Amino acid sequence: MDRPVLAFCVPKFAGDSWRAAMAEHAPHVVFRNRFEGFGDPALVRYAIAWNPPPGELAQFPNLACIFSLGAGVDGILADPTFPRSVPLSRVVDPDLTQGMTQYVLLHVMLHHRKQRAFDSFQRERLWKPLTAGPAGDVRVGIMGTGVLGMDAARKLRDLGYAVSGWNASRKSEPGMTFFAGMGELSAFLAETNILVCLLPLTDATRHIIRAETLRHLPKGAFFINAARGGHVNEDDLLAALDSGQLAGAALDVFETEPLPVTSRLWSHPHVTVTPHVASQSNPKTIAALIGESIRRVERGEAPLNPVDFLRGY
Ligand code: NDP
Ligand code: OXD
Repeated sequence: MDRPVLAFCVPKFAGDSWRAAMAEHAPHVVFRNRFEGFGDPALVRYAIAWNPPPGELAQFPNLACIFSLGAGVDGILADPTFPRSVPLSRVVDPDLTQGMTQYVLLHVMLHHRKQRAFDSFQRERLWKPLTAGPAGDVRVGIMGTGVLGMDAARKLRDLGYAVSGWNASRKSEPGMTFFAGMGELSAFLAETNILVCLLPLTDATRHIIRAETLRHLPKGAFFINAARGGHVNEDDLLAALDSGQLAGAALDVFETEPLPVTSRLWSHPHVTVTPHVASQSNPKTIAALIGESIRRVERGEAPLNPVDFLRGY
């Protein structure tokens, strides 16, 4: 009998570390990438995907499960021919969560503790104490306290910050305040000094950060985007930074990636740019999750962390 094939549908990337990790966690599966060729499409039972070219997944008639290489699935569901009868499993991995929490805490604290100002004073050999104020006076508002946002929220709360969350549904967690739905977005923003975006990118959240939302923040708020560039209208963001409505921003994700060299975000004095590295998928830990999902699917069960196609995340 032919062994099932796992197609690695990730543009420009051969996936050697994924091949090695999958050989350990699903040795009965044959790993193939587009450079060597996927072989007979009928033998492809599984796919690992990240921004696959439109139509690539639809060419496999016997897919049993598709695995996103990351937590977000917007780049996979953007393909209009995506086969919606096939389960799509996304990454929920403690290492990925830990990396994101580090990114969020790093930028919350760099801003709260005025570290950027001290960096510039040091360059001038200037001894100039500034006062940060207690963490409890800093209101950190997290858009999307799902797997990633909630972990960051708990750790920020434990450091003494005043934390609130905004979600589609109502959530509760000791020591935090929650808001739900578009009807409560402006109230959430009005109480936020540091806004963190950790939403999935869907039709409902595209360009949710735009002039009419930014104006509800208190003047001088700080913005951290570690979700997707599509959440932000970049012209409106730049206008808010120029006017002082926003004191600054830490941006890991952009509408166009790599961020074009012509973008004003690169050189804005109050913007910190990182190249979509807030948290990175680790093939070793994620291959173990994929191996477990393959065993579940082969027993006729659902994979780990299936995406709800109606919600889009
Ligand atoms: P989850 O699905 O666990 O959480 C999503 C959260 O967003 C939920 O709390 C959900 O609320 C909320 N949400 C979704 N839609 C809406 C809406 N329309 N209005 C209000 N709230 C909404 O996702 P993760 O935490 O695992 O990941 C979040 C995103 O982080 C990913 O989709 C990805 O884009 C990004 N990411 C970025 C990385 C990077 O390196 N920059 C790395 C990893 C992920 P509810 O539960 O009520 O539905
Ligand atoms: C993800 C990402 O969604 O890396 O996991 O952006």
